[in-house]
Amino acid sequence: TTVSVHGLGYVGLPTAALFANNGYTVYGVDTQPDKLERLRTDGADFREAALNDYVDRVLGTDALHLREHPVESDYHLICVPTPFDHDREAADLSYVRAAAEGIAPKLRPGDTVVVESTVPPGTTANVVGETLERNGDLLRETFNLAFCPETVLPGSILEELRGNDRIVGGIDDEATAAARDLFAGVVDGDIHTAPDAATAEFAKLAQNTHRDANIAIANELAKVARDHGVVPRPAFDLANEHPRVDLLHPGPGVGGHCLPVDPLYLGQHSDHVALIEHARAVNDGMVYYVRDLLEEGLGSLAEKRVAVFGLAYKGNVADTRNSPATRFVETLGETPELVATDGGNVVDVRVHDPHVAEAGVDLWSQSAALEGADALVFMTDHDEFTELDPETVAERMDDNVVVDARGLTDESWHEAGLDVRRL
Ligand code: SAJ
Repeated sequence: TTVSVHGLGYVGLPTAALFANNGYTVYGVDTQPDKLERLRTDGADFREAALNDYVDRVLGTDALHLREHPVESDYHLICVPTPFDHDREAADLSYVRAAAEGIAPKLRPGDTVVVESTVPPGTTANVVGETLERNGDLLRETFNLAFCPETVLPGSILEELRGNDRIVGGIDDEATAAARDLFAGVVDGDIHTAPDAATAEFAKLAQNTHRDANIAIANELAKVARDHGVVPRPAFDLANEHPRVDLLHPGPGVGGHCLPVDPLYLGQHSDHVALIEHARAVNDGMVYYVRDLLEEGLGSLAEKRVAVFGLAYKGNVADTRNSPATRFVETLGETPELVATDGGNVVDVRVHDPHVAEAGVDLWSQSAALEGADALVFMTDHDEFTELDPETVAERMDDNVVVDARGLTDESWHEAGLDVRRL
């Protein structure tokens, strides 16, 4: 069986390796020649070592061929990005269309096309189906078309790729069965069959919307708790003793390339998204709340040295896409009274992140960031930060304000003389 994977990003490349490591002949297709060249010379560069090994094991072997243009295959998996276009308030499906245009001329009767990219409900049947039909010689009835969303969690991609349950939904029963057969051969989890492709597309969006909204209720409750003089996390732990309550962790907001975006796809063909949109606004607003906590501690932000620990969107990953920390640093610059006459920002922000190698901002070492700082803000729950010694932190800092947006600190931080404001 031959499998083509279109789009060799953080989902496509691991997926290509999954099939190549399981006896399939795989064509990894990507329209960017420099990406293919980098893969050929340097191998995979995920921040997950086991995943890199897994990909590198098949790169350059007969199991995984890299191609710039689509070739004939029994299966075509579409794993291209579907960014949200905030101006049009709609998903940007141009990469999905382009992939389908490329596949169409190579499609043979009985072949199967599976969309894995996150898309608004209806996209597989309508946009992809029509594009395939229009750009090739085949009628819809002669090939199989299905949706099967990826659900891997950055940080544990390899385990989740093999272990997670999958949902498949085809535009007809034959397509569902064909997609099911493919994944049943490589994943250990169960395969759940959706009645159609749109239901599977909706289910994927519902998962991330559910998580985003649940984080929003945790964030809102955390703010309310603080209004009542209650420390949120211990209160949440108590509430969670109830068998049907499971509050998530409050924090500085929600980042990554899925949760902040996927809920918005649901609003594309529906007006009933008030709660969903509000949850997004609550989560996006958390960076301002963290800034308020900081300002409360320092009195004023002007001329202050602020160490920001963590730029990644969540703990123990290097990914900074849509990271609340990045937005938080921007909000410090947005504060009108803080913008110096030369346009520069008069808050001295020192960002430190042991996982992030490059970012749009200068990165500081841990000790340099803390030296003489007036405040320390925890924006990401990296393991390195929980191991910090509060006594050493207190010695290095000038003033003693700590804003802990991730619940990393305990009593010993107070005992070290630090003024901790905790979410
Ligand atoms: N976060 C909180 N509080 C929590 C949990 C998370 O503030 O209690 C924040 C994180 O710090 C982060 C954001 O939410 O900024 C998202 O992190 P995450 O670990 O919840 O999820 P992602 O975005 O890394 O991956 C999600 C997962 N979806 C679900 O858990 C429903 C993953 O399984 C999906 O495959 C992925 O989106 C995707 O690609 O759609």
